[in-house]
Amino acid sequence: MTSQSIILIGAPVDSGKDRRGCLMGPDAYRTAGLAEALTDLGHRVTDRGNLAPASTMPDSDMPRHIHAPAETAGWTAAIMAEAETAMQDSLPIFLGGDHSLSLGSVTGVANDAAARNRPQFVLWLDAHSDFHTPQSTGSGNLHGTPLGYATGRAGFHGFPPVPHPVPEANICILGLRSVDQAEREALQATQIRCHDMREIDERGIARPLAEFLDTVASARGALHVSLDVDFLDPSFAPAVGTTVPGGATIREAHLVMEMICDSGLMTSLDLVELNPFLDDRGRTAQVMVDLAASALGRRVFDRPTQAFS
Ligand code: 4U7
Ligand code: MN
Ligand code: MN
Ligand code: MN
Repeated sequence: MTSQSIILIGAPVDSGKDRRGCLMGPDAYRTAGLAEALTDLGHRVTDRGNLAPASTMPDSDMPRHIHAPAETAGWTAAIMAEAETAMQDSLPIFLGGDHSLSLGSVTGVANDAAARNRPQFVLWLDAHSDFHTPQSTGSGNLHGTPLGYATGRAGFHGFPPVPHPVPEANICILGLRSVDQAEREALQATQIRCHDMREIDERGIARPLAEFLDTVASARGALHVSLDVDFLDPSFAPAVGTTVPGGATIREAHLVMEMICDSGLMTSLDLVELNPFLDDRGRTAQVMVDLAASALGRRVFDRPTQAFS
């Protein structure tokens, strides 16, 4: 793969849920050698260090059970602005932080795509659909809402407006095995492509991904990839608060990343939900670094692209 300019953006967001620890994520990725792995692949890597949240006012329209809404709104504003800047001449990798990071990263890259007249696409690798609004979430945890916000659903009082919502038809979720009733009902009324683990068991993971990548390529779209640690099975990736058994294997996850790399379509990446406090000798951080390296060119042999359909 050709050499890319990559910017690492640490976003130690820990406000998207009650359980603490994701704020240590960016340093765990650094310790696991993310920058070195990407440099070894021939890329130019700049580490911007860690962002801080903008200061925002609480909004009295936000439902009372929502955890830390003003802090998460502040993170969203800061990450959105940084994403737009980073997209000027580089591929940003957002180092989380919990998945509420993506309220800012997805909307920020979508603003950049709109300025270039390019459609924005999103590949969501996750056990969960993260399609709640502040009104529909039962837990009150905003890390379950980034796709709701980025598609322009209403109810995010006190959050920055979303001038360029991502069209639902441009989103593909792979790895689903925990979808709340309110999310299921909302998702069924959309064109979001939802592939659960049963479908992946029956059809393999390559086919639904190849179909989506073909769509992105035909539209000449920008592709944001959001990798939640819990996409993986917890037996390989224990450092996450929301473990759901029955997730992707290491080989399935690497195949996804290798296919993304071969497509040449990825324009931005989130690595989210790593909680180093729950890790086992750093192995989850290492798996995430290895997956990022696969998405950016690491492989055993070069080989021609395969047809999967
Ligand atoms: B993650 C949940 F109820 N849906 O809303 C919720 F199951 O970013 C989980 O994907 C959300 O890890 C998980 O709290 C958010 C729950
Ligand atoms: Mn998630
Ligand atoms: Mn998840
Ligand atoms: Mn309001």
